[in-house]
Amino acid sequence: MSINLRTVYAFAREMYPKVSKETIQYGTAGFRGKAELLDSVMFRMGVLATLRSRFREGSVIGVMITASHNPEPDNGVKLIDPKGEMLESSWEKIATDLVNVSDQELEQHVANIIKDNQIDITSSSYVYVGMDNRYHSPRLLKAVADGVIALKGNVREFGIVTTPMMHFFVVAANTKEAYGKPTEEGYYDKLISAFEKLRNGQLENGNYRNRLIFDGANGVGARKMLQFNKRMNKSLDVTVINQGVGPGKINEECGADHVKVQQKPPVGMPIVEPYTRCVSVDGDADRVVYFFTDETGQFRLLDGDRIATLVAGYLMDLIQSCQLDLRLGLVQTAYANGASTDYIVNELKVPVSCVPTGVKHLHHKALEYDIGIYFEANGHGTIVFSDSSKAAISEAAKTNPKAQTLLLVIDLINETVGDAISDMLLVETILNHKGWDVKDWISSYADLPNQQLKIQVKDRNVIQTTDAERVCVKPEGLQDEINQVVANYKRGRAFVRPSGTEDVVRVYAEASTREDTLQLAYEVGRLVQKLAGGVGPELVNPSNNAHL
Ligand code: 16G
Ligand code: MG
Repeated sequence: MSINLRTVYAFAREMYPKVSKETIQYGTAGFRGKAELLDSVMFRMGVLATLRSRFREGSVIGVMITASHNPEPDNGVKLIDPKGEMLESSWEKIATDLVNVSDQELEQHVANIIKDNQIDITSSSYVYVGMDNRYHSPRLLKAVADGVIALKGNVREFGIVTTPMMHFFVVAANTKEAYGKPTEEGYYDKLISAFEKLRNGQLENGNYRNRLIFDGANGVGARKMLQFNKRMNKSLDVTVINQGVGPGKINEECGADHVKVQQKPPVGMPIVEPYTRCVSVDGDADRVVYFFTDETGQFRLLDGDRIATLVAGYLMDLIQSCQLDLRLGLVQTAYANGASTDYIVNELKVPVSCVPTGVKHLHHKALEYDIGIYFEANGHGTIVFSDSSKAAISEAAKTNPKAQTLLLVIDLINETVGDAISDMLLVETILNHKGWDVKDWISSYADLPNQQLKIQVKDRNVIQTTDAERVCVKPEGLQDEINQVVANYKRGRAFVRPSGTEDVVRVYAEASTREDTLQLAYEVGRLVQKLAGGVGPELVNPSNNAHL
């Protein structure tokens, strides 16, 4: 196969010229921005994906076009590595450099990537590409596909799919279908068949009712949940709201991020009985949170920490009853509610580790355990099983029915990445097994009140952290002052970190009462403003406010 790099330049110049002069960076969520500025980025990511596939000896590389929980005008792109992980960090830099060079420099730049990485450009490459349901996604998908074609790679388009489905397809293909069939039907078949076998015809149990409201965020999760419904024969009775067919926009007043951050239900909620289980996913369905309202109408959230603890307790019981000697561990970030960590350590007696924010850090750490459970408080997470633990469970399953259950649980989980629908099916399985409703679930421990603030500063990179973002090492003196403030609050805890996705510093605080939490967040926010170059308006002191 002969490849002329001129083609890349010609395509770029004629069809995908670079319009934005602003530098953009491949971050934890890939590239994100206003959709009208992303055509050249997408084309170049198609080019990069096909180079990456050749670099990884013809393994399939995935490309997902989505801006997840961002508003409708935004879009974005993320590459998926052969085992379903996020793109390796050394290639994040290659991606950043590639999208920021001018059209004129592009041909030479691509030649340099090929040379520096010793890529055999004549070898085969395979790129899978999928998108969310934003109206600009099809145009951007074509740009990615053209990038692959410009370098004579093979591209397979999956159309509108969730992010976790794309991860599933990539892993299914690269394991030669050991993980499943790399098709939409293959995905549904694997999950639904495991779910229905686990339910085994028992649709209700104890306080558990077979009824659920599903907020699809007007995103791709809504469409796919409807597909699940068609195939599930009411083994789970799900009403899908915010389906994305009416005037509602993706993530607007709905979805997991809205529900978690605003601490209130999404728009479009039907009138339901108190304590009805409700679930919200984000725009690309890789995050999930549960919520309900109690008899006084108060909104209650069951976030990623709650899901993690529920799953950890359940898996721990199963392993113990199978008498398997497997190391189970849970991975959280600094955002995990302190009460959840205490519960895991003291009640469940499961080891916990804390890592920096971002799925790749959690996933990586979870791989160190035989069974690694990871969840961010925002609802992104999954469970990974080592090959040896799978082998041990399969062996035990020859004689032990509990181990057979565990095998079905493994099939139900999308191990490749957090998957809102798969996680939800797992939670439903566990609640049904325990005979629990949301009241039982939420009473396993009481969350500490917590508060987050965004602080505008001149340069957020002046903040540097260590110890999984829990300690701030720069600017000097800031951590000492934070420590002094925190010491005044019962069960107080606070940390600051630069955001990876927005130009702000984030402050997190928790304490034993709501008033203390607000006051602690305010005081720490003021310290950031004072010592890290704050530029925004002065924060309002909540205790002054209370007297107004
Ligand atoms: C990205 C991360 C998410 C993290 C969030 C933090 C992935 C796939 N996504 O969305 O895990 O919670 O960033 O945002 O890694 P922040 O740095 O702005 O707080
Ligand atoms: Mg998402």
